[in-house]
Amino acid sequence: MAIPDSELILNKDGSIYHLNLLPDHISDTIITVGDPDRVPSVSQHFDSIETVIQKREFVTHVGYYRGKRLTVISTGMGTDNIDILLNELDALVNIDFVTREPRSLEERINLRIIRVGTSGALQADIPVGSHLVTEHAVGLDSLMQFYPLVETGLEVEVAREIQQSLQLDYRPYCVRGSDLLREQLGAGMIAGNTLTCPGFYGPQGRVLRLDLRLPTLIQQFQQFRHQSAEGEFRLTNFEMETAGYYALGRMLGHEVVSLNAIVANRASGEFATNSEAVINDLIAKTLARV
Ligand code: R1P
Ligand code: URA
Repeated sequence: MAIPDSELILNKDGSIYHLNLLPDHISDTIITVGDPDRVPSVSQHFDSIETVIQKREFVTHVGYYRGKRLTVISTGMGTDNIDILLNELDALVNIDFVTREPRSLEERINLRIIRVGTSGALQADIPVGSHLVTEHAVGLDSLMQFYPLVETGLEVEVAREIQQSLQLDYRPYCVRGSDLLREQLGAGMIAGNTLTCPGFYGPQGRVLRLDLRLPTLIQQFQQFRHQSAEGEFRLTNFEMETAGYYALGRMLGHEVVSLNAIVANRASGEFATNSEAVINDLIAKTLARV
């Protein structure tokens, strides 16, 4: 059945509603960054740039890096934007825009999506300036209240215990990312479990002028441990998108990995004086490995 105009929204030129992209703009490997100004920091390494497109916070450059076609897109902040990003990227490759019908299983395309973003460390042994690859992502945001995500036993246990420890009214979600991409792109990086927060201040325990409902939030994050046959699980860092990527990537069948430039450490209270260099090093490392 054709997907109605109000659900699969196409612009007059046939591009998808928010990303403003046509199916031709999508390479099988996509690098994503939060900050629109970071897109040129990636594409400056390209041999050539064939397309530049912008709508809202979604800036896209398509080009070639060492002969390989790559698409780099900025997402803005938060998992609400990741809902738009993943659904529209998937539509671009897995829905026929003429018939407005999903492609058959045999025709389905699996994308490789690589988030290169900044993040704050929770633990003292994860220094500012380091690079961290996310193994499990835990979402404190509400995105997965709206999708029937299937989680493993371990993921559900971890999420339930985090719910209890933070005295939340809802259960967070927990998703392990692609082992393949983690091994390929995260070699030599710290492997960690990333908490995705629905905000930068209160949800990350930052107090400026507002008190927190749970004043010990940061300590709860830092001290959380889950023991299982797979070993000890602890939360290493937080940011605002990774769990949305991992959950929707699993549901849509795309390989996703989140690479984090650690720019803050909440145990020591430091913020990187060279945060641009830390993220630029991560960009260069990522490109060399794609
Ligand atoms: C907050 O400063 C932003 O930085 C992190 C967070 O996830 C949030 O988007 O990621 P990016 O640097 O990729 O935007
Ligand atoms: N991004 C976040 O979301 N939090 C931090 O502490 C640093 C970067």
